[in-house]
Amino acid sequence: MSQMIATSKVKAIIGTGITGLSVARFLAAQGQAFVLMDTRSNPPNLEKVQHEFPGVTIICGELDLHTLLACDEIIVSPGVAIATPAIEQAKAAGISVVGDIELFVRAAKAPIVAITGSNAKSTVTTLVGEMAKVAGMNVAVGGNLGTPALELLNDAVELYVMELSSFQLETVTKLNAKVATILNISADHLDRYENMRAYILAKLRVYFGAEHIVVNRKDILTHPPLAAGVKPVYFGGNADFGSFGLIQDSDGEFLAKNLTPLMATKELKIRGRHNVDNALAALALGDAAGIPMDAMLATLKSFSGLRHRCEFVAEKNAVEFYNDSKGTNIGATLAAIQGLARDPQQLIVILGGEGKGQDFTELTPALRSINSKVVLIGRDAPIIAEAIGDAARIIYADSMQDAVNKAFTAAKSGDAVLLSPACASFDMFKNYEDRGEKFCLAVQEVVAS
Ligand code: UMA
Ligand code: ADP
Repeated sequence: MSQMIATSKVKAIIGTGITGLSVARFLAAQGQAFVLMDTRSNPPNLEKVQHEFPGVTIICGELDLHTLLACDEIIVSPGVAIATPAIEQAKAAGISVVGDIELFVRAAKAPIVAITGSNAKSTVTTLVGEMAKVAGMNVAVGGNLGTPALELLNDAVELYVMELSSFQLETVTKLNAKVATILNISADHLDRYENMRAYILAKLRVYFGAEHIVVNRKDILTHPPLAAGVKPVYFGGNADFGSFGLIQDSDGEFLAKNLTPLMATKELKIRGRHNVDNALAALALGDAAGIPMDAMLATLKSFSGLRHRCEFVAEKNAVEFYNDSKGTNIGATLAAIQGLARDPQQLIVILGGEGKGQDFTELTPALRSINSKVVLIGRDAPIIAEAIGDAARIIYADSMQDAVNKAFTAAKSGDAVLLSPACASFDMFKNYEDRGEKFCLAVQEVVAS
């Protein structure tokens, strides 16, 4: 924290969400003056802010360029794009524009494991954090996962494991991570970015200044530009030197480092083939961060995954139900379908919600290959139906209970029902957790009937 020198100049914090609040607390502890701004007329945490920082100016509504120009630094919350005209104009006038992660990097004294990607961030971040805990390290885990980075700062911490979104990376100049990864790239947040290139460029910032880089062998978009100057460690696919991958032998399939088997894949507690990749990624990251191998393997044998991610819910009449409500984009849903599909089991997939402008025809090869049925819910059901065409039998439902009832009726013994909507939830639910809870409740109804 020593680098944060108090100046007479004022800083502007944009956003009064949990990030803005954490920035305000951080600056206040430095004795640094700030104003808070939020583009909404009725933003969150106003009472809390007024109570904690009496006398601090709070400006709601359209961003005021004059106020921004009077500040020496603007700290933008991830929900606000730096492409917002007033922020761009302030930047063009020479004012520093950063985010909470930049402040965190300036102050953090322990190494950082930085994890981004379109999907699997929370699972892998949690896994690496658990591995470090099992190894007895004093580890702090957060970022996009939930706890704002600045709230994690503590001089006793030995390792920071950070989930970072493209929104958070947009404002990072040099992360200087001990280990950094992009787990995978597929289309997401195209309502915020002009195109995929802009989205990928934001993600690539995770590699700036990294000591070790971990990349997905099967996803070229995760690889750093040659200029990064660091030889990456690969994860996924068949094991090879310089990688964490898979080895097959007469005893089955094993996770391996280089060509040395570490543990049998079947010993993993998390379900689905995509989670094998997640386990390999976590091993590669933990290894580069110095977490002992025995602690990492013990964690993989006990970690059963996060809620709402391909979570096994219940079984009735040999029909299994899985809650993958966190499958909020096509890439995630494809991974869930391919990860859970077990021939000849048929998947009945519950899809739909707010489609975020995605091209749902990308789902059709996978749906066709597993001969699935689809139950559609939510606002963009008609768009999805048109894209799917005859790739799967389509059933319409008007509530989560209706969807689960119809999915169960359509299933036969040995099949599985998978909620993995490939969409945001806000048209019908508070958030993805609420959607997942409603699914679990609907499943309990079916099981009890
Ligand atoms: N907002 C405005 N005007 C403002 C400020 C915010 O309209 O002036 C809106 C944003 O557009 C957004 C909402 O308010 O819809 C919240 O934005 P925020 O920046 O205040 O968010 P925080 O509450 O601080 O939470 C953020 C992350 N949220 C976003 O990036 C939108 C949280 O990730 C993260 O856990 C938290 O910081 C701690 O680091 C959430 C998320 O949805 C889980 N992330 C996206 C994702 O995972 O896909 C990227
Ligand atoms: P994120 O934090 O990036 O959203 P999560 O770990 O919460 O990632 O997982 C979100 C969803 O991504 C899961 O519900 C699953 O559908 C999908 N998913 C999990 N692992 C992978 C993977 N390795 N590749 C692609 N999709 C994945």
